[in-house]
Amino acid sequence: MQKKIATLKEEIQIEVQKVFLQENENLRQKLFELKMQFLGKTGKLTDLLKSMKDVAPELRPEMGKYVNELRDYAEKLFAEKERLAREKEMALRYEREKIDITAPAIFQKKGGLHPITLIQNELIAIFTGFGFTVFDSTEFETDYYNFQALNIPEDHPSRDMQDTFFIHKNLLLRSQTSAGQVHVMEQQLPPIKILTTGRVYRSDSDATHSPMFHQMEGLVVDKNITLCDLKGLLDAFAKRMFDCNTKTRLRPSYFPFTEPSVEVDLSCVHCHGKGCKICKNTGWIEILGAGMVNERVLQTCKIDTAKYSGFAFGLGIERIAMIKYGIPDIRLFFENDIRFLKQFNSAKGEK
Ligand code: FA5
Repeated sequence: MQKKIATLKEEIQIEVQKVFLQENENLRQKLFELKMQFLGKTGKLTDLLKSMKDVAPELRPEMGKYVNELRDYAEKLFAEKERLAREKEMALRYEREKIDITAPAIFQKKGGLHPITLIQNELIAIFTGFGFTVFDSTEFETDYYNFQALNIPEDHPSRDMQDTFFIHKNLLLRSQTSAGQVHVMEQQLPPIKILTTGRVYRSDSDATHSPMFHQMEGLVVDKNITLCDLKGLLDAFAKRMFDCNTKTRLRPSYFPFTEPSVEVDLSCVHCHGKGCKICKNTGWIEILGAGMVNERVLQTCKIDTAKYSGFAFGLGIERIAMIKYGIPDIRLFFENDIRFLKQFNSAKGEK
């Protein structure tokens, strides 16, 4: 019996040492499992204690003392080793989670707004600063809103100007934000001063034309509105959008929904009117179409033309962005090339 006790003590010591030599992070778990092998319900030491009943009665007190001493020894040993194991585990964890405070910071890549959104936001900021409110209009239109109500009847030749995407005979993707004018005039009484902006669609594709692009429309209807008001507004807009020396000029044009109609040019923002490649040596760049709202359109919307008059203008947002940023090809906006898009958002830390 005594030999058995001595062997068991030795076994406990060897096994505990072995666990420590393994040096892994689950030391405490391993120690616990080992402890159960000796001190658990069916552990070897527990079994030894149980077998005391088989020991001769005269030897039992002495043997009992040895076994109890071994149990106390084992319990203390495991408690001490558990404390050491906890320290070792913590040391390993600190080592693993050590922070090098001198290491260069890792910057998060930031997203940014698309250049078209940036220009759109800038345009909205400028025009709302002039007292305009934004009117949200639909991208799907009926023939009536996109054409008929804008004085473009079914057989009118101006329909040839806009190759339109029809969904079916009477439903189409709007080819111009001018369609929004009619919705506004149906819903609001003058004075009206609104902007409407968003995607428009035309069957058109080259370096300066895209099948989907963005327009912004302005509409003002009030008493005594004249072409001078339009010119003054667009002058102020050009100076804010580009620089304070930018000039505008009006050239006669034709739109069925405005009379008179004009094309508005900007003094070239790159050569300041001297003549360069971008303005094709003319010193001017065309930026938008505009005019006094045709009386027929006002009448269709039940606005009293004896009392009210109005002007409207419509610009291509891509065109403004191309002029402002000097972009030669409209397709760059839609290719989603991150190297191109990144240039418009100088987020710090971007790599
Ligand atoms: C119109 O769309 C008129 N609705 C503008 C208007 C509004 C006139 C109110 C009078 C009163 P236009 O077709 O010229 O006009 O288009 C206006 C601008 O949209 C152009 O100056 C051009 O910058 C841009 N644009 C036209 N087609 C495309 C296209 N396919 N891709 C990109 N931009 C385009």
